[in-house]
Formats: sequence, C-alpha cells, structure tokens
Amino acid sequence: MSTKKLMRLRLLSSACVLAAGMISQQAFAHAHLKTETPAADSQVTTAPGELSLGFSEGIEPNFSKVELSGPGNTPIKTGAIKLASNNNTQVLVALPAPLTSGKYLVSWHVVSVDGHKTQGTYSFTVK
Ligand SMILES: [Cu+2]
Repeated sequence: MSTKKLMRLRLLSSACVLAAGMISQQAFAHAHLKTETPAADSQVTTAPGELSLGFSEGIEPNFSKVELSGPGNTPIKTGAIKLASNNNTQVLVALPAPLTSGKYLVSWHVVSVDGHKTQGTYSFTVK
C-alpha cells in the first residue's frame, strides 16, 4: 500500500472517530433517519396502524428505542421495535390502539450496526 493511500485511510478513520464523538444526526456513516410514515410534520386523516422509520444504516433493534407521546405529552403504548423482513434499515413499531386526533411526538434512539448511537424527534398530527 502506498503512503498516500495509508494517509487517506488514517484521515478517514480519524474522521469517523470524530464523528462518533459528536452528538449529531449528521455525523458521517451513522444511522440518519431518511423517511418516516406518517411523515414528519404531516397531517393524516386516518390513524396509522404502525410507525415506520427508514434509516441510512442497518439498525440493532435490541439497542434501539422508539417512543411515542400524544396530546398533552401522554405516553402512547406501542409494540416492540421490529425490523422489516430483509431490510434492517427499516424499523417498524406497531400501534395496538387507534390514535385519537391530536399532535404526536416520535422520539427515537437507535444504535446502527456499526455500533454508533443517533437520536432525534419528529411529530405528526392525526386530524
Ligand atoms: Cu457510525
């Protein structure tokens, strides 16, 4: 391996260490939330049967958590985190009871398959 290549590798790995140290959703190669259903800031007229969160990296469900709170900050009971079959970037959370109308906040903390933690929140409204 050439010295130039080695240097580049070193730079890359130090960048990853730096990124891992930051509490940031934008950090390189960590699991960023890319899509969500219901979508962030959306208003839905039909109460969703589940929450679906699509990440940029594979997720470790045993170390990840998705919490939902409803109007007045009420915690909403959800099913356990599941991954979509054949897609470990897609997190599914069942909603056993229909959501009443109001604003909901989704709060997620995930560990990606590379062992890094990311977290974030978004909300949606059921009309
Ligand atoms: Cu990472």
